[in-house]
Amino acid sequence: MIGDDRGSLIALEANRLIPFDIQRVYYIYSTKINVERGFHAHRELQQIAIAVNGACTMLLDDGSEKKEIKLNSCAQALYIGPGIWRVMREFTADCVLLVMASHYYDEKDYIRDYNEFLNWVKDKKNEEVDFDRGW
Ligand code: T46
Repeated sequence: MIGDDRGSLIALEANRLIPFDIQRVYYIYSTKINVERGFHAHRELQQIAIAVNGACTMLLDDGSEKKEIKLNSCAQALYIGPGIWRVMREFTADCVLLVMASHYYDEKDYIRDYNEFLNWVKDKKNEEVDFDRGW
């Protein structure tokens, strides 16, 4: 953050502060009260989410551990890698959730069924074990 007596400025540069090439930016806003969004994971996609206005809560789940993160500052960026189930909730009426993504929109990259997600995580772990054994 670069601040002076005029206010603050944050610069997000691809492959520097953002750890990937940004292919797409989208934002979620005017979310209705008590709405929950997400309920999916991505196979490959990496993203950075920032509540540039207002606040929301992001529930992240890697298949074995769950974390709840409150996004309530435009100076706070959340990295969400592949293989993470996410649910967004508790949106304030004024929330604008800005997301920078490593790839163009591709519905094939989504896992929208929780049991399928758990099986995907298990398969990935088995692949890693096999790789470690040099198979
Ligand atoms: C994510 C969380 C944080 C597009 O056509 N292009 C896009 O770039 C996106 C993101 C969505 N869409 C379409 C797909 C659906 O028909 O817009 C509709 C709403 O998308 P979805 O229900 O996936 O929205 P969220 O809020 O549940 O999830 C979104 C992103 O899709 C997802 O990648 O990680 O925000």
